[in-house]
Amino acid sequence: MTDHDRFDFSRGDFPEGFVFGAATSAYQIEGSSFGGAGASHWDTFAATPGNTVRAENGSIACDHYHQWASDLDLVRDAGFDAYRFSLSWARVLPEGRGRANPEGLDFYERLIDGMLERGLQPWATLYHWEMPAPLADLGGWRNRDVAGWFADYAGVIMDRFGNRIHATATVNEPWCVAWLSHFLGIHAPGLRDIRAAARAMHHILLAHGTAVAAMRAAGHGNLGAVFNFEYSAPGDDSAPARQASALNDAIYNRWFVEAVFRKSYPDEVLNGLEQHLPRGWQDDFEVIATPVDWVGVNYYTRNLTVADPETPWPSMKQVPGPLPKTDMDWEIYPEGLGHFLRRLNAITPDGLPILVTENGMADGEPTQDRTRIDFLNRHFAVARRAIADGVPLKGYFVWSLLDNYEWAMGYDKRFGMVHVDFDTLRRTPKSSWHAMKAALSLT
Ligand code: IFM
Repeated sequence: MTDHDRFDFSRGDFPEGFVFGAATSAYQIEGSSFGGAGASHWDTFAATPGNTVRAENGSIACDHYHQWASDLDLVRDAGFDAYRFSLSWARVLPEGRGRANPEGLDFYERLIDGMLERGLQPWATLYHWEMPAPLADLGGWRNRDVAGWFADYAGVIMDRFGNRIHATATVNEPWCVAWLSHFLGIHAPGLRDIRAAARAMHHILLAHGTAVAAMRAAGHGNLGAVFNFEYSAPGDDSAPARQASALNDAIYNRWFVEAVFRKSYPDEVLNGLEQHLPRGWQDDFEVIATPVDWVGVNYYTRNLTVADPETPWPSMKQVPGPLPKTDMDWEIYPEGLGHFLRRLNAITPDGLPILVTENGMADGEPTQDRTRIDFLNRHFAVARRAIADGVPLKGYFVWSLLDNYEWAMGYDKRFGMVHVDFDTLRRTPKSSWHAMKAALSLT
């Protein structure tokens, strides 16, 4: 191993009990065509021309549904403490409500027990983007009833697995589920409609709070919320660009966390969205702000925003930045992670555990992924500084264990520490996996 193949840190550089994990999600790896899963809006979105690269979908993905045992071996053998995975709502409840799919539940039983047998903490996410198609027919996140549907689904999962899951998150990345998918139209259901977006922005929070309250009432603990953040900077030094960037920051980085931790929405976002919110939205904050036990930060990049006065509210657009970029064309900006760790610490109740629940990069290099090692080195260094400054950062999950289905971008964008050949489905650990194994074995 040369210096380029190593991490600058080892386990011993982090506090005792710090959780190192690898993360994945159901639709991106399992293979949605296996095991009696119902259709989700990602299946129908991908089946519509122009929505995903080469119309690729998650029907086979990494075939994790069959290869889960050897995949968990890879997590254990790298020395990770925890595995962050998601359960597919459409696999568990093919109609979204009512009849459960026993094959689906049995699959998650094998998976969770498989983690425990390998000494891995199961960190479950209840929703990582597969809205069951029958519920999408009813409006999905636009329909207020989604809060009850989601809480019921959470109940099915927790009744069966709550005694073995270490930690449970509700919805992965509300900004992606609401804004990216209902305003920008880039993810399923592919809507570009401000009223749909406003409703999704609110209902997703209501569903989160309703499910947390229901799980808590049923006696479950270690419940968390996971948000994604992108550092927002002005694209030039004009006052309109500064204002546009602040608005972008409010939509992306403030709306969800301020609702959960301050019971309010930012005024500058209400200027555009209030008229489209469901009646009585102000009365939902008590539920939305149901206390959580930890909070997760998913962080990848920063974006540069300028004003776009020719377009309706929010009258802004993103422009390319000058920093080195990943294969997603995302600027590499580790300082942004520190910014959000401190900012979140300032807004959350004193001492609330914070975790990096996702961080990583897309890189096409099949095995010698030194760029990924460098990327992670720089982000882990920022995390260490935040801990030294008093942020109660308790863990860090690398996205991702495997190369997988990167949604609208199909299979070209490779985030894995383990290479997957999508013709043979063969797994090959990359340099980053080996480096992680070395770093985590040193105490
Ligand atoms: O692959 C996604 C994941 O599903 C959610 N967070 C960001 C990752 C990279 O785009």
